[in-house]
Order: sequence, then structure tokens, then C-alpha cells
Amino acid sequence: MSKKKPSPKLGTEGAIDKKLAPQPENDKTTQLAAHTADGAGEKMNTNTGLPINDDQNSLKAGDRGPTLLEDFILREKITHFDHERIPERVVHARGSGAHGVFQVYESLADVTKAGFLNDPKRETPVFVRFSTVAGSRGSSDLARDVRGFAVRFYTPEGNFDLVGNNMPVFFIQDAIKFPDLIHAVKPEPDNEIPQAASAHDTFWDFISLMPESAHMIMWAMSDRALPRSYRMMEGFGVHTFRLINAEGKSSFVKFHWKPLLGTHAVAWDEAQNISGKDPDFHRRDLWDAIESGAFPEYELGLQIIPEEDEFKYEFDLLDPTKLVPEELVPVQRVGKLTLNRNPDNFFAETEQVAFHLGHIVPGIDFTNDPLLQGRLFSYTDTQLTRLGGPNFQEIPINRPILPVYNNQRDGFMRQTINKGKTSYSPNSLGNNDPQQVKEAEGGFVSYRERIEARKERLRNKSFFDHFSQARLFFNSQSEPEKNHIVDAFTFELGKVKTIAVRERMLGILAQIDKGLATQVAYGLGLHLPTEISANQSVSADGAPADYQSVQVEGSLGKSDALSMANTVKDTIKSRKVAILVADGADADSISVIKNKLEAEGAVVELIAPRGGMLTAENDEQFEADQSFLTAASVLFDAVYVAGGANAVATLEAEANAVHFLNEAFKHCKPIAAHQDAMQVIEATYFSNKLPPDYKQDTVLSEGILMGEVDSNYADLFVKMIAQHRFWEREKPRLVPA
Ligand code: HDD
Repeated sequence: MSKKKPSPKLGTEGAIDKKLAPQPENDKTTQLAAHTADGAGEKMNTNTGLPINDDQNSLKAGDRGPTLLEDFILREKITHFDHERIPERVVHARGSGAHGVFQVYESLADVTKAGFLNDPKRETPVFVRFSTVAGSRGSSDLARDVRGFAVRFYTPEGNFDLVGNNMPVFFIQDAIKFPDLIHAVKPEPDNEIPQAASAHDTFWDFISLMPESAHMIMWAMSDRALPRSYRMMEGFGVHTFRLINAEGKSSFVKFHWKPLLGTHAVAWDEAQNISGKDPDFHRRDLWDAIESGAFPEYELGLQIIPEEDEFKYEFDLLDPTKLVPEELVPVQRVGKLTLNRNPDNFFAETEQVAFHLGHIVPGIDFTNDPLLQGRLFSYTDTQLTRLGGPNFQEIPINRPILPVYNNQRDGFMRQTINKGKTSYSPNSLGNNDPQQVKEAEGGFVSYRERIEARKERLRNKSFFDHFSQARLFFNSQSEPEKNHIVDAFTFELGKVKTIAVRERMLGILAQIDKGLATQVAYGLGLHLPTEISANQSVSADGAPADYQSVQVEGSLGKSDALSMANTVKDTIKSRKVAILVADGADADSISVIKNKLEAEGAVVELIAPRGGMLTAENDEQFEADQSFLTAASVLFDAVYVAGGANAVATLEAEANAVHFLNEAFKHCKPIAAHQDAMQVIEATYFSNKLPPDYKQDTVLSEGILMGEVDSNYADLFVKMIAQHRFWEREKPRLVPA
């Protein structure tokens, strides 16, 4: 990798320029490289450059005496350590980042003048951070939660941040309620319980009093809140934004990210298990995929709505609790995001990156969505505390790829050495530099929206239909997805101690779907409130008549795009498959399966009763990747049981192997076994749930494969894994979870 020198204009030359990490080259990686340090092969020194002779002992009065205050080397080291931590993000504290590139397929100049959406030849460097919302930095990746999906585009016109989530709507309509929402979901203030969980009284108290959250809460209680991987979830800009073309014409737009691997989830029982076995599951998955070259890919999707259509729909485009159904406005896939490089340093990049949906470029603009407008304030404000002052934009991961010239100066940790006498405008002493930029030459001009209004604390009546899209979402789900939603509400409300809160929530659910509410009530052992008015949920605080929910029968019965059952299921790339083995395993059939799965891009691991080398039936030596002690079914997408008489006898008697299969069955995963491994399957609890004539069949039942291992068998296994899960297996309560 050549060491491309950064442009001197970036003001970074001569910075800590030791070794440059190998990385794909673009303007951003080159800029970052200039700030990268690598101590390999180097000598140790202090922060002032003094060579260190002894890093093991502090300076003492005698070898058993007190340490001397004089020891500036000790003081420097301890002082730095004492101040290593910064406040975690008040929300989205737990996250993982990756670098990548974005490229538009065809010019979108007819709707936007944004350069990165105009030139199909341009590769725009990006940095992405995925996150959970409620948990602390050290919490589990698998919490039931919304996921953040924040993308920064480093463009020559400045940074554009698309700070979205993996759900297309939000809990509240106005930013003034955001602190309340977050206070309610975070651990309760008296005892700081529970961590990274919404299943507690304060959250549901708030939600049950906030009917506008009905739509979002359906998403949060669906499997969307339990992604299989950051690489397998959709992203949404949530708000309606504006695109502006070179003629100044505006169109409304909703931004989407569509993962090429499809949108997939894990089961709730599985999520809880993963949280114990590998709380870094999503972080590790993203890291490993990128390290192995299986680069995560997403297509950018746009729903473009002509400005004339602003009032065409039965919902308000400015209401962030509503989505625009894809049946009404199709999503056009306009470009591709590829994540191709892991960060060099978590703190420097993933932790210090400061996203802000106010970071826009000419060609993109805001709307008056009141949630969006409040966000425009919050993101810069929060960095002042989090990153310690107004110079956070100079941190390498936050710098734009073009040099910054303006009259902002000084402050804590200022890096740039601004030359010259003038730091004001207009000036005559410095040629009036830096100069403003004319609109025709790329200067940013806000969209000239006509506003004629009174100042009022009000909300338009068009925001008060809280239930029709919640119902649309529920009606669009497959049966298993609906069952999961019922289970999720029953679990969460079951953890709520205050019965009145549970009941009030049942009132909300009844307004979305009576059947849903009845099933949840049954699980909780409660009766549905007999009198349900659209407003009972808000009456507790005596909301004035003007603010009451209205019941609207949505015109769309169902939207296929809302169900994950309809996602693409044509690849097993980067899926993890466990092969259960032991001494005496049949090496040939293992090779057939392993080779086929790896050729399709899957990751295969051999799991054995113990680590180290094993001897196959044909006396070949092979190595186990993990033992049953460190591996677990919940960390894999599918499982195959090897043949070979001795191996089969060992696995049948190995409780961990049988447990592995039982769990894979319970979580509806594909299971395959060599025809001679039948006795291992017979040791599981699910063998008596298989059809009576299963021994004759190759496909024992949906998602269970047995038989002679040949290429046809391997093909079938691949197809099963691509299906992801056989959720039908759960019915009716076949699977304990
Ligand atoms: Fe926010 C972080 C997404 C509403 C205030 N938000 C944050 C992150 C994401 C979102 C992905 C993490 C960025 C990162 O990885 O560093 N937020 C959203 C979405 C919202 C939303 C999709 C609704 C559509 N947020 C929202 C509101 C407010 C905030 C209404 C305040 C009025 N959000 C913040 C924040 C955070 C943040 C306090 C915490 C850390 C940070 O900004 O940098 O400013």
C-alpha cells in the first residue's frame, strides 16, 4: 500500500505520521492515515518525546521507600489514565462502526444537486455507526431495542449525515417529548434497573399515556427489534426530507437502506441467550464479516414525492410516526453502500464520531417535521459535553475531506493554527477572506419555503390518527411474526408491576387490534377494559379535547414490505454453520458439506466435545474449531451432524451435543444430519415431533434434512439455510421459548 501524502491544505502534514495502516485509498482514508500512529518496532517515549528507560518502576527514595512526587513520568501516565473516559452518548451509547464507500447508480440530477447523488463515477467515502438506543456502552447487543443506523458521507461539498434507525417511524411527534421518552426507557432512577431493557414500569407508563407511540411500539415489539445482524437490517431516515435540484425545485423524500443479505431476525429466547453467551454478537459479526472480506452491502432507496402531493395522503408527511407505504410510493434503489474497512481504533473513530442530521450538503434540505426540527438543536449541543468543547469537528473522524476556513477560533483543544490578523467578516485588513460562496458556485442556501403563521404551541389535527398505521403494520405481518408480537407484549407488560399501567396499555392495543389485545390480556391474566374510547389512554392527564386521538380506518389493508417474511432469501453468504463432530467422524461427508457451504460464502466451524486435534474414521487428523463448552447453538444459523459410527455414539451420549440440536430446533433453525447419525437425532426431544415415516425421507420435515450426503443433499441444505428460519415449527406451542 503506497503512503499517499495528505494534501498540505488539510493542515495535518507532520502530525503523528509513523506507520500508515493498510487501507483502501480515498480522500478520507488518506486524511485519517496522517493521524494514525503504530508503535510496532518503535521506542517508547513520553508525551513530550523523552525516551523512557524504565516503565516498570516508579521513582522512589530507596528500593523500599516512598514514591517521589518528582516522578513526572509516573504522573503523566497516571494522569492520562485518570482522564481516559468521556461521557457515553445519552442515547445510542452502545455501538459499532465501519468505514466504506457509497456510489450512486445513475445521476439523480433531475431531483437533487447533491454531488454524491449526481455522479455515478464518484466513490464517496462513508463512516457508519450502528447502535442500540437504551443500553449503556457495555450493554448487550441483543437487547430488544431500536437500532441506530447512522451514515456519514464525506463529500467534497462537506459532510452529509443520514442519522436514521432500523425502523421507519418514531415514538413521538415532537422533540420536546424526547427527554421524557428517554427518561422513561432508561433504567429507573432510584435503583438503576433494568439495563438495556424496556420491560419495566416507567417505560410502559409513558407509552400507555402516549397514544402517538402506538405505531412505533408495534415495530419495537416485532422481530425488527432483534436483528440477526447489523448486516441484515433495513435503515430509514424516518423524517420526510427535501431534495433540491439545480433549478431550486424541491421534492419530498424518505430515505431507506435495503440490505442485500435480506432482513432477518433472531428469536427472543435466542436473543436472551446470546446476551449471556456473546454480548458482543453484533459487533463481532460486523467486525468478522469485514475482516473476512464479506463486505456488508446496502442499497440506498428513495421514495420521492413531488411537492404538489404534500396533502395527497391520509397521513401528514411531517408526522414522524407515519411511514409512506411502498404500495403508494415505490422505493427506487439508487445506489450502493459497501462497508469495507474496520476502524483502526474504536475510541478515536467509533466513539468520537459526532453525527448530526443537521450536517447536510447543497441539494438536501429539511422539512418542518417537529421531531426533526428539535433534533437539529440536540446533536451539536450534546457533543459539547460528550467531546468536551466546540472543536470536536477537528477530530480526525469528524473532519470534512476539504479544508475548513471560517472565522471560528480558539476553545479547548483547538488543533488548527489559523494564520493572519483577521478573524472577522467583513474585513479590509485580510482581503475580506475567507470569502462567502455564491449560490451558483455551490454556496448553501436554505430552501425558500413560504411560511405565514402565528407563533403557537400547537399540533395540526392531521397528526392525531395514532392507530391506523399501527394496525396496517400488524395486519401485514405473517402468522409467526404476529405471534412474536403477542409474546413480546405479554413478556414486557408481564414485567410491569403496576396493574393499572398494564390495563391502560391493553386499552391502547385494543384500539390497534382487538385480537392482539385479547391475546395479550389472556397471557397477563387480565380482562380487556370493556369501555374503550379512543382517548381513554390520555385521559389520565386530562388532555384537552383538541389533542385527543382520532380513529381512522386506513385505506390500505396490508403492505408486503412491512413483513420480514417477504425479504430476499437467496443467499447464505456469511451465515455461520456448526458441524458437530467427534473422534471417528466421517471425513468425506464433512468435506462435501464444508466445501459446498464455504463455496456459497458461509462460515463453517467444527464443534467437538473437546478442543484440539481429532482422528477421523479414515485416520485423517482434523482440528476442532471450538468445543461444546465455548460454542453454542444460538451463535450459529444452522447445524449439521457428522456421520461415522464412533463419532455418532460419542455425540449421542454427549449432553451438550444433544442440547445444541434441541436449541437449534427450538429456534427454528435448519438442521441436517448424516444418514448414520439418526441416533443423535433420536436422542433429542424433538425426534418424536417428526413425521412417523421420517427414516425413509431425505427431508424429514420443514428445515430438517437427513440422508446420504451427496451434492444434491448439500444443495438442499444450502436452500434451507437461505430460508433463515422455519418459524412455522413453533406452532402451536410446539417449541418452548
Ligand atoms: Fe437521536 C444519537 C437516531 C430522535 C437526540 N440518534 C442518535 C444516534 C442515532 C439517532 C442513530 C446515534 C448516532 C451515533 O451513532 O453516534 N434519533 C435518531 C432517530 C430519531 C432520533 C432516527 C428520530 C427519528 N434524537 C432524536 C431526538 C432527539 C435526539 C428527537 C432530541 C431532541 N440523538 C440525540 C442526541 C444523540 C442522538 C442526544 C446522542 C448522542 C449523539 O446524539 O451524538 O443528540
